[in-house]
Amino acid sequence: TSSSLFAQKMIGNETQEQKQKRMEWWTQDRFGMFIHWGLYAQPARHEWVKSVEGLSNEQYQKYFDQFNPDLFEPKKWAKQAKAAGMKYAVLTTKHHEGFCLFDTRFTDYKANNTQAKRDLVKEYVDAFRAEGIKVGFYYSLLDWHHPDYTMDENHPLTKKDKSDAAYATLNKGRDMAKYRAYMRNQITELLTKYGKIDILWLDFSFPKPNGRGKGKDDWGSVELLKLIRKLQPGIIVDNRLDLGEYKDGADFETPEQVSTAELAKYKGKTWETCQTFSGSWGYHRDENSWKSHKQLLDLLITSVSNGGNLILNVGPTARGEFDRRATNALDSLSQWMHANDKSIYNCTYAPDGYATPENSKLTYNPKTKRLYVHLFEYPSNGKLTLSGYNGKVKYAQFLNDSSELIYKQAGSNDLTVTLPARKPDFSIPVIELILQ
Ligand code: FHN
Repeated sequence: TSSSLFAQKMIGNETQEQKQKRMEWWTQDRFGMFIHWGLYAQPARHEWVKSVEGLSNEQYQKYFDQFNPDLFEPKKWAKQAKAAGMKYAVLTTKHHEGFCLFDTRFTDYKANNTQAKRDLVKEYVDAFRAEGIKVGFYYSLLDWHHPDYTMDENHPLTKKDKSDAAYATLNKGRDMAKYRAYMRNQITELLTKYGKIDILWLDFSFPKPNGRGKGKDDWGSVELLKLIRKLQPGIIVDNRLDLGEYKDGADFETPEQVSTAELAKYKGKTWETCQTFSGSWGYHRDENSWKSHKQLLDLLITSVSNGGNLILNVGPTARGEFDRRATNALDSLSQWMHANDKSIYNCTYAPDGYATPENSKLTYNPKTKRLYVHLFEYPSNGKLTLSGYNGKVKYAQFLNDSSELIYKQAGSNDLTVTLPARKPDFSIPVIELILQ
């Protein structure tokens, strides 16, 4: 079809096998860190504060003037990400507010011109690469600061007055062709000045028939994606650049903040769910709805058990560090991943013929033929039934300490695993089954 033909042209006549090879590291790594950082960390209410509160550039300028990330130490960020088992990272180089964290030639609205006086993206790239973490860039297609970016339903200036007259007045003098050129220039900078970039996370398209949205023609999507793939042939690109009929040109789907129950819908596709610790992507001081350690683990385990990735977001403070709550959440993930990451990396959904035991979730490593049973509830009777597993298991142990677990045939086709009374010190212990 035209879209798959386009997709192949897009990625250098790549076959599906070649695409799989290009994405192999991403698929095996499974777990990444999203980092939403920008001027919005100062109002500390939400990264959409400029739009939600309809703030003009002038009203928002105080955040630029005051921005001074004196505690920014990307090496520390990278060590925290590595300890938590995150194998790749994606940092906002520019979010919808239009503020650039990188030293771009095409605007003065950048970190180098704030009290930071530095290229924050360069320091992020160097620090994360030094820890062996793959580096990705998030780049916002929306830009609520740029003088040529036209009005739409999300723009701060048309938030309050959506009348045609307001749109006409505010669009006067704005030229989206110039904004498209600005985006191409900046994406060229991002993909040529910082070495090999592993992921480009473009965000987001909202095509609307009434001229209140933005889609492929506004972005110049086809030309943009061709440029991206020319500059960085191995790069992995998300699906939020509206490509219309050519949607196959994107590499992965991006279910956002969905419940773990919804992740089953994506099994068999190529996808990464993006999730926050709390409700906000940007640092939100007063937010109290933080996911528990077990909820975070559930997201990670359920993503892999449905053949997908999880990118988990941190919103650093305006001073440039992960706050106490984010640090604690990452530390708790570190402890679990240290002992159990074999059930995550290089794993995917279980093969047919392996029923999911009660109150558990399965992941499977097809190379080592090891099946992992994640015990979301620890059986009070000390027994775990593996229905239909008779004759399929060679050995069973707890993953965290490789301590043997005894199992016996039960009935004609099942196995019963005997579990110790004392549950391992993990909120979700993992049983490793070595299959025949
Ligand atoms: O509007 C953005 C939002 O601020 C955040 O960046 C998320 C992350 O996936 N993407 C958009 C909402 O879908």
